[in-house]
Amino acid sequence: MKPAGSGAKGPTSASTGGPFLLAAYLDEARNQVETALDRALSTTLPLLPQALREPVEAAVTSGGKRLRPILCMAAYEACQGPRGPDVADLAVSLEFIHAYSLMHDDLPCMDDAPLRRGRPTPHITYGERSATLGGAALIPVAHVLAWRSARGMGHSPEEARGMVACIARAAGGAGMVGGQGLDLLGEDRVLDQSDLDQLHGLKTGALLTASLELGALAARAPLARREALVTFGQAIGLAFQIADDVLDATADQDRLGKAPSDQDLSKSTYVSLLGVDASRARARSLVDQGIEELARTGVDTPPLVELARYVVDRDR
Ligand code: GRG
Repeated sequence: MKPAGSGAKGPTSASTGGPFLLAAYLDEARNQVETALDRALSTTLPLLPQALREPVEAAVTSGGKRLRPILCMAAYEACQGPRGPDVADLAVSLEFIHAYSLMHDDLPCMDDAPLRRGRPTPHITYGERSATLGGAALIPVAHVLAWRSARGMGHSPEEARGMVACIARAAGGAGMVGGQGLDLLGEDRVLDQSDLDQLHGLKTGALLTASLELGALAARAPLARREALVTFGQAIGLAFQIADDVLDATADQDRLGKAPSDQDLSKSTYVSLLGVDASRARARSLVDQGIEELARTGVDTPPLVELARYVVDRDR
């Protein structure tokens, strides 16, 4: 069975039935995400010690593309789950993990970054201890939110456990944290393409992939569609990182709003390995492969297809 919108002549908008416009879709989805983040913070901040509330709130509300929850909502919709506040509440659990990862990634013992999204990083504003503890506090919060939202959507305890496990696996040592470990080990060494693919498949790809899988699980999608979304996620996860490396090497650092650059950190990147043009070509080819995978199982909806292209065409 094909989802609504799939197989249509051109992309269509979920809300209007007109031509699909990614910018409008992103605006609407980001509004839903911001509202759900506010809802989640209003129940979780009061449980934290006073000293951690401000760093945690600032880390979660300091902007960002909100790509992980948006991918989750788009996958859910593609698998015929009705979009709405429930899935947004589930999807923001991914943003809590993402916010923690950025807080810790920027610490002096990691990338020692003073600037992200054009603002001073949490340890600069609140000190290292508050940034470390605030980041750590976000991890269990994310899992509790996912559990509560899954149960609120009517999922059984077993289904809800599967959804929480999907996030935990992606965030942990066999996912994002493991990738960060490989990244640290790789500093000042020249990594080859398979090293980079492994590192970034874990560090960046695992949570992006889990975002899509979580949407499929929430919609109770058949296994074939779930697997296609995972394969798609792995492809666009790597493409995302390649695009990040290209941006890091070519875009104005002020516009990117972050420091230090990969070059400052002596990191091997796709650009240092392949050059800008071949990196761009590989990113595009990965996106095309990902979209083909979606088409194979009929979940190539306009939002997912256009989000995949956005992953490599974005300017920040
Ligand atoms: C310190 C216990 C301990 C563990 C460290 C910090 C960490 C584990 C892992 C970090 C891995 C990490 C930062 C991955 C994300 C890489 C990445 C591409 C970030 C940027 O994502 P965007 O572009 O960011 O989606 P925005 O700003 O749009 O939200």
